[in-house]
Amino acid sequence: MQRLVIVSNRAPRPDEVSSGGLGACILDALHDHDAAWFGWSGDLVSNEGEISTTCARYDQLTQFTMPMTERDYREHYLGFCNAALWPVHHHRLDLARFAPECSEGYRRVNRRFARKVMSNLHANDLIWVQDYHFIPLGANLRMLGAANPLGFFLHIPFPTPEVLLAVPEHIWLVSSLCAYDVVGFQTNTDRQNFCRFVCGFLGGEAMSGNALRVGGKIVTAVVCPAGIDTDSFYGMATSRRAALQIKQLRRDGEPRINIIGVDRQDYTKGLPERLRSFRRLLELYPQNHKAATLMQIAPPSHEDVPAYAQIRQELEGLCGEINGQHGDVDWTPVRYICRNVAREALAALYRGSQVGLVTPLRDGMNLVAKEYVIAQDEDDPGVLVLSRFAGAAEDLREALIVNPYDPDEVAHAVQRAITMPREERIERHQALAARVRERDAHNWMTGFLRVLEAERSPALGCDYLAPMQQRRRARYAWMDARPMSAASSVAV
Ligand code: GDG
Repeated sequence: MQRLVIVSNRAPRPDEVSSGGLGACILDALHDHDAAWFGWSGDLVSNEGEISTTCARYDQLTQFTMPMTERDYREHYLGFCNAALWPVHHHRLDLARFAPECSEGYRRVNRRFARKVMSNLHANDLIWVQDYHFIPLGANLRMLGAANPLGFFLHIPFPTPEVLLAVPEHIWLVSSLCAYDVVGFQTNTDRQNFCRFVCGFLGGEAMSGNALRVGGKIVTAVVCPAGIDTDSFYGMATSRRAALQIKQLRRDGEPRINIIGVDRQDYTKGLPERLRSFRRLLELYPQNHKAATLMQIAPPSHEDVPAYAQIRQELEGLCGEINGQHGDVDWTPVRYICRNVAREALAALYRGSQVGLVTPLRDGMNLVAKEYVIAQDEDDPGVLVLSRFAGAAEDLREALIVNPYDPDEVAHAVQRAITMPREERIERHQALAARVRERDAHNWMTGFLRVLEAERSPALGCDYLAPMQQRRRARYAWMDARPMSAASSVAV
């Protein structure tokens, strides 16, 4: 089996507690792969001269991590990734900020990572770049002479072209995506949005199957929904320890109905809207007083970004209001946990909850929905209430699908979930669990890599590799230039 080279913003240690979907998904899928994983160490240094690479080995996985400069962090990470790409991809143009120095920071960090990957690359490696932090990395690698199959997976939604046009560098960004051999998306909608952009603004044309021709080059665009390691998650949820925790959960607070939400604190996850929906449930269905509790696990993320600090304040305010208004000496309606909880404990909490409330305003996939399904007791399962704007809703149709912006609709769905007859719950759960198992982390990875491997050139390692590299270098050289106008950049 060839070595897999992964590049992502963070390379989580396999043994650390993390609250990120991307890391969890890849670690779940990597099991028996020989892999090298490049990412940011999470540390900051004051200047480029201080950047050095740390190499750590875990079984078949070698991780190469390096710090960023404070300037990179400000311009690349906070400025371009978090303040421009993240909101735009989640259709939040009101929160998007664009600054030329930030897009330059993004290019700079991508070039640095490309050099680092290049210096550790073997001729037979498959390269798989993850997510929006590294869109131009593929073109950078080609410019440096990499001839390996190059894949990219976008974990977040691909916005409609009309929204993406708000990013000043939209042509450059999507052209950079077209430098990969294979680009993977979470849903059909994301793939369609990408194809619409490529055909409408880059002069691309759809070929047979999943291929698109753009400026004489073929890019394959596939739908490959991210998944979880279903066996290991089921194992955690059904362990003896989980059973004890569930017993504890039911005895301690004594709510008869547990509703669970698990989300990083992010404005895309719809946390304030969810709390308002829960409040509406208590107003519309007062029989839930002293009976239902919403346990919201919400580890903080990006605390140095103002929009995120606001969410935390809003959440804390809402929890206080709801508990103050509806709670009693023997009942706390909302239990809000603002820190990371161990993965095993999460599995037990899912299993001990009659309702999984997953209501993002927009989400690439949402692995929490899949974890909730897999953790359930097949003979007495809980019900998933899922936002129509989560990528997972494309597949998980037997969930109760809701509009997260409408608190009444969500409240009615939660009530329906609470009162759903056991036979219906079992029927829905069987269909959901089958689909989550079918599209687990392993299948996500192998499905993508199968397409990528088909790109492997027979020329690899042969004499005519050098001219091929030169052609590729020339083809991508323009991409590293300063931002350009739409008209001049159509031919890739
Ligand atoms: C991106 C896309 C896409 C959460 N809190 C804790 C904790 N978590 C874990 C969950 C789950 C993961 O983090 C979150 O996954 P999501 O899928 O919800 O989301 P993002 O982090 O936004 O990830 C997303 C994903 O990539 C994969 O492609 O689905 O749409 O935005 O696994 O369980 N884990 C632990 N403690 C916590 O407190 N241990």
